[in-house]
Formats: sequence, structure tokens, C-alpha cells
Amino acid sequence: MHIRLINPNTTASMTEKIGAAGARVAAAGTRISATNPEAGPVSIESHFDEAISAVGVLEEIRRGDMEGVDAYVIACFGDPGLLAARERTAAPVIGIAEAAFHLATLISTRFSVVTTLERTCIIAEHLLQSYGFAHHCRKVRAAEIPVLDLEDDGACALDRIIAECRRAKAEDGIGAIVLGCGGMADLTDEIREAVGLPIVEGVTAAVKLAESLVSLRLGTSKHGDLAFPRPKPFTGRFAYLGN
Ligand code: 2AL
Repeated sequence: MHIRLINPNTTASMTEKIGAAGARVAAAGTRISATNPEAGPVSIESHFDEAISAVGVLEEIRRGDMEGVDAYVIACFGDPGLLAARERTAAPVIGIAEAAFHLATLISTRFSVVTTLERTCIIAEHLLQSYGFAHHCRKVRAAEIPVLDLEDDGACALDRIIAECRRAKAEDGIGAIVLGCGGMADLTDEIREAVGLPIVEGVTAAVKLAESLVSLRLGTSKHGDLAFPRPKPFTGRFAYLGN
């Protein structure tokens, strides 16, 4: 099976890291490929960044379907464009936030999220509400790291994430921590060792869920609201998205 990891931001080094993290946990026989949109924000850390990146995600879904991809992972913690992506393809599409929340509830009764910047906490909080996980989550915390600092070895990102995870462990009454950024996909082992709690990371969680869905022959339902969008022309620079 072919699982396509879509990094919704346009930073190629992060896309590579996400692909490598997915490949490390994939089963023998699973092909992992990682892409990012051609255009859009280099990192996603606001509602505005998210809105623009969602168009790029949908373009990548369109491209993947032409290539025969079996399942998609949207590898940004705001799950940008998730429901729209599900409308546009019959393949399963999994967001890394929803994947991590699901797995965290299977191994703990309460978890906290440790994400990047304080201003992005609201994005995770909205997702927890809309997915129905809010009462499983004690707190959404920020390590105050801009997303691209995760690409910079000198930025002490790992130390700050570990410090925030330790505060979560001490203060939140939790059994597990969810990492709140696709750019943290390579840090899971070090954080787990340093903090001593199960650490749920969304890219790897989503790859294993995507494998499960494909092997169970479960695709996105085309009955009801996730049916393909009604055919209609799109105008201007989005004309290629219509039919
Ligand atoms: C993210 C993420 O996963 N990728 C990105 O560019 N921004 N999420 C976040 N909370 O900052």
C-alpha cells in the first residue's frame, strides 16, 4: 500500500523529517511518500496560515489520487483541510491531531498536549472540542517555540519541549502527552526517555491508523456529507479545481 504524508507547510526539510518518521514505523510492504504544497506558508502557526495551507493540501490530494495513493496523512497539528480532503477522495485521510488524540485515549484516561506557540493552543483546543476529545485533555500547553526553530539544531527546541512536558507531568494529573506539531516527529524517543511518560506523536500514529484502514478495506464514506462535492465550475485561478 502507498501512504502519502502531506506536510501542509512548504518547508522541504520538515517534509523529509516527516517522511522519515513515517517510514520508521511503517510495516514491511508499506510505501511511504512525503510531499508538501508548491505554494503557501513555510510554517503554520495561525488561523491565516492554516486557511492558506488548506488549499495546498487539497491540491496534493488531487495529485495523489492521480498517482493512485491508497491513504493520506495531513501532517500538521491543526489538521488543515481535513473534511474537504475527505470529500475530494475515496481514500482514507487522517489528520495527525485526530490520530494522536485517538491513540492517547487508548493508553490513558487523561492527556495533555504540548505544542509550539501559545497562539496555536486555540487551534488544538477547537479540534479537541469538535472531535469530542475535550474531556480527555487536561491542558494544551505551549513550549513557545516557533515551528521553524524545530528545524534549527541551535534553537534548544528539544530542551524547551522536555521542560514543558515535565511541567505537564507534574501539574496536570495525566497519563500521556500528545506532541502538538508535525515538526516534532523525530523527537519522540528522546522526549519519552527524558519525561518518563507515554508520548503520542501524530505522524507515526496516523501512519499506523492509515495502514489499519487500508488493510481493513475502509475508505472514506461516499454516503452523505463526505460524498464527492457536487460538480460545478470554479472560476479564475481555481478553475482547475472545478468540473
Ligand atoms: C504546526 C505543524 O504541525 N506544522 C506547522 O507548520 N505548524 N503546528 C503547530 N501547532 O505549530
